[in-house]
Amino acid sequence: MRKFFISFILGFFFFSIGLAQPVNEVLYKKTSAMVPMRDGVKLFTVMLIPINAKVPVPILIERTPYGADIPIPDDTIIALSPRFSFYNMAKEGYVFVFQDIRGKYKSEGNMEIHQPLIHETQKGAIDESTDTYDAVDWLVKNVPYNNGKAGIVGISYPGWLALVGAVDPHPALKASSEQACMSDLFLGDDFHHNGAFRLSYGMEYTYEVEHDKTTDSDFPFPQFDLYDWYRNLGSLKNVNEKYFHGTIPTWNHFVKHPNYDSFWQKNSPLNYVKYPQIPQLHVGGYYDQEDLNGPQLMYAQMEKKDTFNRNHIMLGPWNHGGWARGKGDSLGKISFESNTGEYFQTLQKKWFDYYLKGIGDGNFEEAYCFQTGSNQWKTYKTWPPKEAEIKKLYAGPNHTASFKKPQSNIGDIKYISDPAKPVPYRPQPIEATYGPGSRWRTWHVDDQRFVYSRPDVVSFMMDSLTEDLTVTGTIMAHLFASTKGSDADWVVKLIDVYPNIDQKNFLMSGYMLPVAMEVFRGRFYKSFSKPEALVPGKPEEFVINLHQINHSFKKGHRIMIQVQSSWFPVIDMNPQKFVPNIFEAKESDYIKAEETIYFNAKYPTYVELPVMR
Ligand code: PG9
Repeated sequence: MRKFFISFILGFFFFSIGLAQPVNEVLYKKTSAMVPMRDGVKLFTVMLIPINAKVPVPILIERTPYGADIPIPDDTIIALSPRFSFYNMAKEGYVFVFQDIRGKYKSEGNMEIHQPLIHETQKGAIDESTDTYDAVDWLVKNVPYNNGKAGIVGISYPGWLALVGAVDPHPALKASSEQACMSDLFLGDDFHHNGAFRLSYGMEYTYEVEHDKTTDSDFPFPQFDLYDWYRNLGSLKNVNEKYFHGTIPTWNHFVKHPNYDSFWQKNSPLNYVKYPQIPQLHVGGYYDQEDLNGPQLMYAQMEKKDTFNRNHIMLGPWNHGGWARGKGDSLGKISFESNTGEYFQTLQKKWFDYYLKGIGDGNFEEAYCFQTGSNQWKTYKTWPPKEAEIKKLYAGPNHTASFKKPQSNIGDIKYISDPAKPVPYRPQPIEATYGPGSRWRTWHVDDQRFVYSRPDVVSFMMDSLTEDLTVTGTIMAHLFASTKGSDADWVVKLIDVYPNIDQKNFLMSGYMLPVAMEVFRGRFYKSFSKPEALVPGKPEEFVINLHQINHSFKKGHRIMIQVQSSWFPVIDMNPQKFVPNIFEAKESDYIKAEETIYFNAKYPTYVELPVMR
């Protein structure tokens, strides 16, 4: 979630109102202030205050690195549009606060992306938790007619700010909802997945945020389709040599910390956010192209110590932030047959209304998790549900898959992975991530037929299902593979293949919908901290977490396992020759390699499916 933060929140439409105030409009006054933090740094803060509130109202805060300003003069009265992200709450009266974090846009101070919390271990230190505390303190004392209670909310970076703002919270901060927060940036989410570097995103995003602290910046690409641009970039060392010249701090961290060392470990909220100190509603999307893992991981981590039942989760069929805008009734070509966005917005209102206004019974389900395929909302007493039974779906000969373990001692398939022709992660053109016409936001549901017939992509498909099969929980892949190189990437996908003639929607016939997918960088097969070369030709078991889903494969559909060794340029090309630091690889380190995927009795590649009875 970046750029145009405020237009995203406000839904682009609001009207400033003159003296005559129309009835039935949701009228708010915009004002702003530089709010002092404990070290004297002042943060730019915008407030929308309801002008017709009959009783004191709570404050809902969103803190952001993407620009909090609303470009209208202070004291202007505006009518909020139904496209405002919190419109249903605005109608009943809340103060909405948007704040630039230190070092970005109109706030004073310095910032670097995603710094860990340090106030607990370093006396007197400042971080995003202490800034949230100071902001809440100022707001409850200075915002007219507030009821002394505040909540914090946000998506993505602002979601992480909602997560850390709820650590050692101000007594007036009563509830939080982190949405699409990132958690561990080496193991999953924005910058790496299982140690594999997210090249296009990592490069474009760090430039966007750190090139010019007063705004968001677009990297000046000389072309529209970036597949060849990234291919021609060659080794990652060229990013600093040719373009960044050491000016982007987070890029420099990538280069300096290619392994899961203490830098990344300290940086992970899994290390500094332990339990829910105030109620926390985690929200995430199964098709989140940026922070798929964060809400799932943070919920699981905080659940272990949730003695007061403050920790809840909602997962839906959404891309990054897809729940907060629009109806959420479809993504790309996939229909969900109801307005899932509205369902979320109703729960969000119920959540904050209860904790900040005392409205409602406070009975929240543990987990609200939309089921794709059957297209229904489901609730669960534990997440993932304990009653699911693990079934192993095995890869087999002749591109088959089945629930029967292979019996034969032979069975494998080979392909050549060539750094000169990496497998694109989505059909070309590959537009700049947030550039004009970009299809970045829907690539997680792209029809995989665009790679199915490539010689360097192997697929294993089941017979058509004779009844629905519902899979709810964590998908784990156990890939037995070897390389003739000394390093390799493994991308595993679980795909729902629609019938050859889909009676429900003819145009979806044969669609290959990825329902879970992930990459693993081979060098980390023993440890993310101490990479090791793979022994050429030696089969290893790579265990890859494909994350949590809730999907019903319908009768007549087929389930497919797909494997490939590049996903370009969202993941940088593995040189395939082991080098100590891929960010410093030479051009000659990039070599073609023969990869082998095994499906025999000794090395049975399979995917664990948590099947609901
Ligand atoms: N996904 C973005 C981000 C969050 C945190 C770190 C880096 C990137 C975002 O949308 O805010």
